[in-house]
Amino acid sequence: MIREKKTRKRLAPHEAEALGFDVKSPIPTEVETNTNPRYYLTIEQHHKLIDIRKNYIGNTPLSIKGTSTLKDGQGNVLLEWVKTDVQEQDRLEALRVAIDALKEDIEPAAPLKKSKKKTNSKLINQYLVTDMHLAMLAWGEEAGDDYDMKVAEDILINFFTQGIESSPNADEAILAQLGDFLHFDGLQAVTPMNKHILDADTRFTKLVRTAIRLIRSIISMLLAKYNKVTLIMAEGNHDMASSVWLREVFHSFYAKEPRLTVDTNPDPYYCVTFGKVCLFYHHGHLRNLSNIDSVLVAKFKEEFGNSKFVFAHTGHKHHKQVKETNLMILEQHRTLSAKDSYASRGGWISGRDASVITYHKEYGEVSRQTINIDILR
Ligand SMILES: [Mn+2]
Repeated sequence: MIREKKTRKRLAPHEAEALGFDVKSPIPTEVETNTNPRYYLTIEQHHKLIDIRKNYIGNTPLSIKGTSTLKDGQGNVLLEWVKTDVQEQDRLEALRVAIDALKEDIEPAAPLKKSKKKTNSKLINQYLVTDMHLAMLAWGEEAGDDYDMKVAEDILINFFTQGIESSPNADEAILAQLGDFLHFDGLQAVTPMNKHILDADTRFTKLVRTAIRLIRSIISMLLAKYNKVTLIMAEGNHDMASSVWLREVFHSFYAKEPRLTVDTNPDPYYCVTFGKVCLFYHHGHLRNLSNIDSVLVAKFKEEFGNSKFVFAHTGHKHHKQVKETNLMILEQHRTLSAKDSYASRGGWISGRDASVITYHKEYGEVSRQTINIDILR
């Protein structure tokens, strides 16, 4: 008698079931480490297991994107492929559920009081912060500057303290956070699209809490000086999904605050108008300075048409670039964050600053405070 060759494999419950085994319960001593029980598999079962694992990440099945079929001349199906979308659908769906749950539990904050100082209703101050990469980790000896979540938090609070103090007493303010506020977008510290492993400071929950605490503190600071504040939380390529909950959470949290407007537009192009001034924002991951102007005009025809002074602001590249086209002035901004080893080793080096730009309802840009990193640390 020829004994059939078998392989020994650890199987998750769904795998054991699909291969026709009576599902064993996990070994009690190994429950802690989440190790699955072992089974003896025939060659056929082993091949089937490989196919099963293609459609799962861990114990989570992939969502099905569609099917392709091969038919013969009579229309009989010869072959069928099931196409699955590994990441985005599942992740966005999970986040949407989390957001809905959060919204139900968030007790909106009570309205805040503004200081009695007189403000100029013709002016708006734009605080532009981009590419903060919270939870990015940089080692000074290797990349030039030390950077972690605490360093980032201090820099940002100092920027707002300084900016609020030195900018004109405008009636309104815009907090334009242009994306990549979070360095990574889920439980794993990887880039959302390409899964490149990132140098990360710490745990995702800690990152989420820090991000929420920081924005809340900044909003309180701004509402103490300004009569009206607009919050833009732009999508970046590092925080595509998290920017969704950043917008939605703050929108819910400040539902009873009549002096704060949160832009919840899911399209990553944003627009604010003020008198004859039209301000556009986009992270820069999808469109850059070479052609973003026509995209913005096409998306915001009315706002553009009713304005005399038009400015578009982007980030993403971490270095400064200004360009004027027939339609508007485009500006790509620097960041206050440090370089990580990837940027340093790749030779992408730029200065670090952020600015508060003041616009006048009738004259466009009238002043700006540029705050260099050396003032803030
Ligand atoms: Mn970016």
